[in-house]
Amino acid sequence: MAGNVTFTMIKPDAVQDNHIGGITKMMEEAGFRVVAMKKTRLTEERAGKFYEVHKERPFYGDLVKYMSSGPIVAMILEKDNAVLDFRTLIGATNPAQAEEGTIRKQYAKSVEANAVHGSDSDENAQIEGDFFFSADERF
Ligand code: DAT
Ligand code: MG
Repeated sequence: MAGNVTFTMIKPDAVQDNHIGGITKMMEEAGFRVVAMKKTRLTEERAGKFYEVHKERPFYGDLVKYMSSGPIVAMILEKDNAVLDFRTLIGATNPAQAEEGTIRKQYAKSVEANAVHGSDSDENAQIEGDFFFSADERF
């Protein structure tokens, strides 16, 4: 059965450019409810840990530097079929391939600075939410 939560981050460029509200509005209008939300900044070490699955990829070093370059907004979101529906809402990793109406089409600047993260499975949604939030920060 598909889970009902996913995890997202609004990435450093989008936070820097004052798009927290615009991006969160798109999430809420698509039916997602904010369960937990915080503005924080990843150290390089924590960004490296979050993206550890990509550590053999050529872009890993740049990704870690970028994700720790400024504050991010971390969120747990709730909706039926949350993981898959959220991946549809954010669009393709490369904004050049993202469809109209997606968050990345509207806000992403490049493959790296692509505005938002979205979990790719129910299991990772749990792991990633636990990376940022304790039980008493979820409502
Ligand atoms: P997604 O964020 O769509 O799940 P992913 O998990 O494949 O994409 O990669 C994680 C992040 O790494 C992605 O949001 C941006 C960066 N990235 C992926 N592919 C890249 C590439 N070819 N060049 C530079 N950065 C890349
Ligand atoms: Mg991914």
